[in-house]
Amino acid sequence: MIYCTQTMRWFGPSDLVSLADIRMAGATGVITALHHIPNGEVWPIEEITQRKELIEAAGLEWTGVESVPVHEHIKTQEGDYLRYIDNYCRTIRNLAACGVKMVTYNFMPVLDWTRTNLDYVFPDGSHGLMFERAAYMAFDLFILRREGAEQDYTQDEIQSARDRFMAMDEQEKATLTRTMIMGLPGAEESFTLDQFRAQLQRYRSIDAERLRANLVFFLSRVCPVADEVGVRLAIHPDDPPTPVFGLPRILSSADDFLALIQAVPNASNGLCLCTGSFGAAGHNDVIDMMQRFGERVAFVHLRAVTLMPNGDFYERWTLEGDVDADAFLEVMLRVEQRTGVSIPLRPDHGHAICSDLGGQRTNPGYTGLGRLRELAEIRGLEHAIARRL
Ligand code: CS2
Ligand code: MN
Repeated sequence: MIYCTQTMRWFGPSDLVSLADIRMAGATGVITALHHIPNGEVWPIEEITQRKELIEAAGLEWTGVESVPVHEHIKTQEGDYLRYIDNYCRTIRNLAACGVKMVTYNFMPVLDWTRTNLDYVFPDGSHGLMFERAAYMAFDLFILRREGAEQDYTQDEIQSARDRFMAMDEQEKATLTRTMIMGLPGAEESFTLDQFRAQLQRYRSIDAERLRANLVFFLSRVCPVADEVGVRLAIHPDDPPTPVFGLPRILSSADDFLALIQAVPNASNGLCLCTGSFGAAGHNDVIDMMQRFGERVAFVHLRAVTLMPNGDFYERWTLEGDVDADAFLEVMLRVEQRTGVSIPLRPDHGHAICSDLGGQRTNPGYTGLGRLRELAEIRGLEHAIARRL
């Protein structure tokens, strides 16, 4: 029986969740990145080796990288982008030389993921992440005051955003601003309001078609190298899979990924199937995606969301969200038996629970105990499914 490779993300030596914690949680692999290396620069073999030794000394394996960030200039094809693509290829070669064979990345302009509340209190007392559309629109229209933003919303939406904004005190506005643009753990960058406006300007002439062409250009250079050295690339979907701040979106659905593999058929061109990101749009069926794209799924993020009719969504426990985790894992296990390949999987985010809630807080979503609970539930489910298969 081929099982999933159970992993947890680790932000490196300064992460409050230690490698020992990760091992005791039941993971066998670690997903990490050299966050201290500036975007666009080559990851040197020595640094990769050092990180690898640290992980192995803790009794774990370095299963994959999340992320080797794609420099913004590659996305817009400005400035030194050809050199950055070349550097990306060199990083892939160096990782492969050290035995690290899976690389996650995303092609979202400017921001990685977007939430309006990182500390939402759920009925069970745990804290987690959520996206409230009215708060997002209030930020866009009345705090950021993005040029042309009104055109993206209906009259009713603008009214609900105005009501939401009027009800906020100064502290809530400041927290919301920080939450939206000051950088999240997955993101490598953080901005002030003015810097953020300037970043958005860079994309004024870039529509989805153009961004897609730039992604295809990037992959047509990187995939041959990845094929050659046996690295699987895993593109992370847009989070949320709907337009934000007027920025183009190109990986929000199964059709988007299908178009991508048609344009770049190389075997290394793979998907990070993040059930929470895709799941935040009603039209996505992640079980069907696992079925259809099986061979191309290089990495899985399990996370549940509950989506509301007005576009709000809440991050939930994996067993309690909109996606049937049992059915998803069963399809995944069947794919693994068919292909003979164990797919790395990690709980994407966990709530803050128990001692996560006191003292120093981890990166939002990357709690110790909350993710331990997620991983334990996922492993239990996997074992039960494996027995019945
Ligand atoms: C992650 C993303 O925390 C998360 O939601 O799944 O930040 C992910 O690491 C990146 O988008 C991948 O490049
Ligand atoms: Mn994810």
